[in-house]
Parts: sequence; structure tokens; C-alpha cells
Amino acid sequence: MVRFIQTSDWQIGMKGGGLGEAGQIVRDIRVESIHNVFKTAQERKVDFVLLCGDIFEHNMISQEYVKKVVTIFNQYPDISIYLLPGNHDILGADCVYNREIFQRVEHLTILRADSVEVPEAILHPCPVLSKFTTQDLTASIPIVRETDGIHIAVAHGSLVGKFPMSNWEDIELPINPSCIDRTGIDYLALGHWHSKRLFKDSTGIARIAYSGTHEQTNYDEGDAGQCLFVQIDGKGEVPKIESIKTGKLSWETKQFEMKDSSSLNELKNYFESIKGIDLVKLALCGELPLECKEELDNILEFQTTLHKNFREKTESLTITVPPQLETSFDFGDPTLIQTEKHLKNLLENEADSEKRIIIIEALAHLQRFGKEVEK
Ligand SMILES: [Mn+2]
Repeated sequence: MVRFIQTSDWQIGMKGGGLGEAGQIVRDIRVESIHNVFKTAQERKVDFVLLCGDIFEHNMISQEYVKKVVTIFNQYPDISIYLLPGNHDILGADCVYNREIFQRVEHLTILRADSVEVPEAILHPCPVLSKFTTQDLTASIPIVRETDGIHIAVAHGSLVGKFPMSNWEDIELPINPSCIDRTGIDYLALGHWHSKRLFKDSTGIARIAYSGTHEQTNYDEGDAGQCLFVQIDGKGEVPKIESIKTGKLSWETKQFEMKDSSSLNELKNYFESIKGIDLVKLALCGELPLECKEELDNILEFQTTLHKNFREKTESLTITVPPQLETSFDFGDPTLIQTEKHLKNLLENEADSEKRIIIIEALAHLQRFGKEVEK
């Protein structure tokens, strides 16, 4: 029987683009949550931890980040670590794992081309040697149907037939799921996709798995922030695969439809319900009367102080003009009448919703000003 933790795509040193000040927080937390992977390994008393590539964002990663990761490795000296480089930390002359510091970590093995006997199993690595290869990465897995032991292949790439692109030749780093039938391996551990995904072999048994990243990297990812605990009782047995949360950050993506002024209250209730979420991306759509715009702006501004990152998109929200703006207002002053005409012309020819809001606000100010003069 073999028991191990599968993890991948830590992407240590990633930029966290578009997250503003939260980028640094996300970068730091990615390092911290590695502890959750090893703590899980300790709790489950596994035979080893299997890292399936893209542990670092690139091979030129600063030594500071390397030391941070090695420091964590060294806090768990009893846990054997097997690491297959991916496309970000690709094998080659400048591979980050060639650095001297990694040679001194006794419980770490970098997987290259050769099969490796590990406690309770045999690993068959499928290394990435070119970032843009369109050759099936699993071609090197030996046929092990008649060979004793539990055989686990390890690869980093995209599973053919499960990837949105249909043409084999167009997929970079292709992984052919039929390698299970071809070779008789018990399990195929994969990295490269950031979400957890399990796939069945031709007999309906889930033997192919992506753990996904240990800590979600952006708003678009679903089912990220975990590692897999895998137990295989013997050769040919059904793998038991359990996902265990390792991520610390919570993410929320929401589209919110505004209808009228009552929508502001609904929006407030929604915000109340997501108080504890770290990173929030909100897209507003529908319509909101102009008189509610200021309140909306204030609500949104306050949200930026409650979350590590708060991003709002308002391009699809239409700010509706109050009826009195439609009819011409009697200013009794030629300059004000001219200004109003000019603004209305601008409004008629403006398609950009952000700019329209500015013009509408200017018109509203002008009318308010005109009324005050009247008094
Ligand atoms: Mn990758």
C-alpha cells in the first residue's frame, strides 16, 4: 500500500498581476500555505510528498524565494519529497534545481528522466524538456502491466481530449490519457492546471488527477487551494483520492444586477454576507437612477477598506437620467442655456458609459445650480 500527498503549481514568486497592493500579500501567503501541504502529509502519515511541477514561477527566481522554500522543506526532514519540474521551472542548464542549495536537502529528490523506486511504489517521471513541445509527454512511460509494485507516472501538461483545444498538434505539453491502458500504470499524477480535476480511465476508474495549485492564484480559478491525499492499496487497486484544503485566501467573483434604488439595499446585504472574503471581484450591471450614484460610489469605496483586494466593474451599469433632465430647463440665462445644450449634444454622441455618467452628473449639477439661482 502507498499513501502520498500530491501537489503542484505553487508558482512561488508569481507577480499576482492586477491585484494592486494585494499582489504582495498573495505572494507571501503562497509561501506560508506550503506549510499546510506538509502538515497534511504529517497528519496522514504518508510515504512521501509528490510535487508535480511549476513550484517556482521561473528559473531566474531570486535566491530569497528559494531559501524560503528550502527553509520550509527543512522543517519537515522526515518527509520524503519527490519533485518533477514543470514548464515554469523547466529542466535544463539554468534550472533552479541545479542550484547548490538543493543538492544539500537530503530528503528531496528531483525527478528527471529515470524511474525512481520510492517507499511502497515506483515513480515514472515524464519531464518537460521544451516549453512548446507538442509531443506526447507520456511516451516514455514503460509498460509495467506485468511488473510487480504500484506504478505511478508523474507529468506536467494538458490532458488531451479534456483540454478546450481539439487538435492534438496545437496543444503544448500534451498528455495522452490512453497511457494508462498502454502501460498498465496505477495512477497518473499531473500538474499544470490550477484547478483540481479527476479523470477516469477506459474502465471507469479515476486514475488521472490534477491536484491544482495549493493556493488559488486568480479570480478565474475554481476548485483551487488544495492538495490530494492518495492511497493505493495494491497493484491494480482503485486509487482512493481525497482533496484537502491548503489555501488560506478566499476569493469571490460576482455579477450583481441593479434594478432601481432598492438595489442599493440588496447590494448592502450582499456585502454583509461576504464580509470575511479576502479578494472580491464585482461586476455591476442593470440600471441605477442618477440620484443613487453617489451612495453607490460611497458603498464601493468603503468595500475597498474591508477586503485585501476589491475590484469593481461598472461598465455594464447604466446610470439612468432623471426625467427632468430630458426636458429643457428654463435657466433665463443665455450662457447657462448654451452650456446645457452643449452638454446634451455631448451626451447624445457619447457611447462610453463612464463618460456618459460624467456628462449626466454635470447636467444634474447645472440644473441644481440653475434652480438655486432662481430662488
Ligand atoms: Mn505549468
